[in-house]
Amino acid sequence: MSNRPPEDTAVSVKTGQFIVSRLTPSQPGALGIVGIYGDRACPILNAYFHAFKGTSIELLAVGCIAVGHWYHELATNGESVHSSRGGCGQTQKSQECVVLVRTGIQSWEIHTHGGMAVVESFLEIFESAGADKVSWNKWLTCMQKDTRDTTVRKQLAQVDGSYAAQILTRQLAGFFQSDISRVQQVLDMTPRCLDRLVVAQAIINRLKQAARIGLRLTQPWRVILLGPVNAGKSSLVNALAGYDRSIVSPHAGTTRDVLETRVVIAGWSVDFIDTAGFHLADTQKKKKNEIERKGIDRAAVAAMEADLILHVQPLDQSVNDGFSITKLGDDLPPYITVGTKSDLCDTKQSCEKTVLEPLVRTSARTGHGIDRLIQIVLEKLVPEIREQPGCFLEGVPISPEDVDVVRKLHEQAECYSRDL
Ligand SMILES: Nc1nc2c(ncn2[C@@H]2O[C@H](COP(=O)(O)OP(=O)(O)OP(=O)(O)O)[C@@H](O)[C@H]2O)c(=O)[nH]1
Ligand SMILES: [Mg+2]
Repeated sequence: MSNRPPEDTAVSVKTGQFIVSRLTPSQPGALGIVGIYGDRACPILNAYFHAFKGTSIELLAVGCIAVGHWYHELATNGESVHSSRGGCGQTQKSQECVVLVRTGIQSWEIHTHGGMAVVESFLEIFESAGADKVSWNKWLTCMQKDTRDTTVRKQLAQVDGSYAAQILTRQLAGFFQSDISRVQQVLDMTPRCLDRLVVAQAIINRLKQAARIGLRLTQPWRVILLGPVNAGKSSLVNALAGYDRSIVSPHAGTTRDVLETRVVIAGWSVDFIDTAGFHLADTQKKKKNEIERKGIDRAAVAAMEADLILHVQPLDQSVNDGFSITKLGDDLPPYITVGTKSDLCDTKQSCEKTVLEPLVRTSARTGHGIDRLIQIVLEKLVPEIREQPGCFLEGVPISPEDVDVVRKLHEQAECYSRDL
């Protein structure tokens, strides 16, 4: 499952185009930003906006701002409100203190109060003057000349975790391009030099290693919990999330469906997926509660799409549940065995009765082993952090196009090396 918003068709601004867009999220906030593009914007801005310093809109340089009042309605005599101020026809229609930014010859931003109604009112004014209202996504595509920059900005708006945001921010600052040009410089240089090639190859290898994560920055990791009924799967999800997301009860078969809980751990966005437990002998039974069977089937499907499976085993039980992760299929995601209810094992001996030797022992009741489990999960999901420290601190390919650029450099470096 992806939480990626629908992509707009990529377009760039055309002559005569007149568009308006809400550039801040569609929810109340401290600040609302409205973007406008088109040569028809200027007369409207002139009519509704009055700069405190009397600055002329037309003379405002690109990159400069004007602070002033925005009058949401024109005076009844058809003149702009600010031109009739002080006259007998003056109206006290709603006015807003705004910052007007000239972002290009024909593009503007209005920075205003972030209330929904306020921003909506700005959008309506431009729409009724003939502007097309477009999503921020389309706006970005229209305005940005650099398509990679656009991709990075779009991704930045979608990520939950700070780690992904940091990687993307570095890409906005040009880290990837700088890596690419350093490599290209070496490959273009004559005479050829082995030492320089080694440096270039190290950069290429780092970029290749970073691509696995770079290509999925907007997708949270998917970690699914599978195991017998009553094993403590839901309790474990709650302990990992830090709040009671899943219903927990002593009755076997409490969880019936696949339930996702998104958390950010160590800067990474992770979806923990709670599932219906597998019954002990019931796995063989022909007649089975239909709802439970559907729940188990869904769990099996979700498991195949996960990045990591946590095979949950209660440490206080020695019974073989007849369930083996490998029965789910051949092409399984990696899995680890997690022991639960460690607080019920007061002696080491009683824990040793467990069928599978768990990688980590946890107790949702006492919190024992939860931090260790989080650490293990992250190491499994992003081993690069331990194996290649610094892998994400510089250029990271974040799209198939970036990967292609790196692949071509790799091929060039191979030729270079053969010709040395
Ligand atoms: N002592 C102890 N009891 C636990 C622990 N974790 C879960 N339990 C208890 O075990 C029972 C089952 O817990 P759940 O989390 O609902 O188990 P589940 O695997 O989600 O169960 P199903 O949804 O039915 O498959 C409940 O009574 C929990 O209170 C634990 O760490 N220690
Ligand atoms: Mg449950």
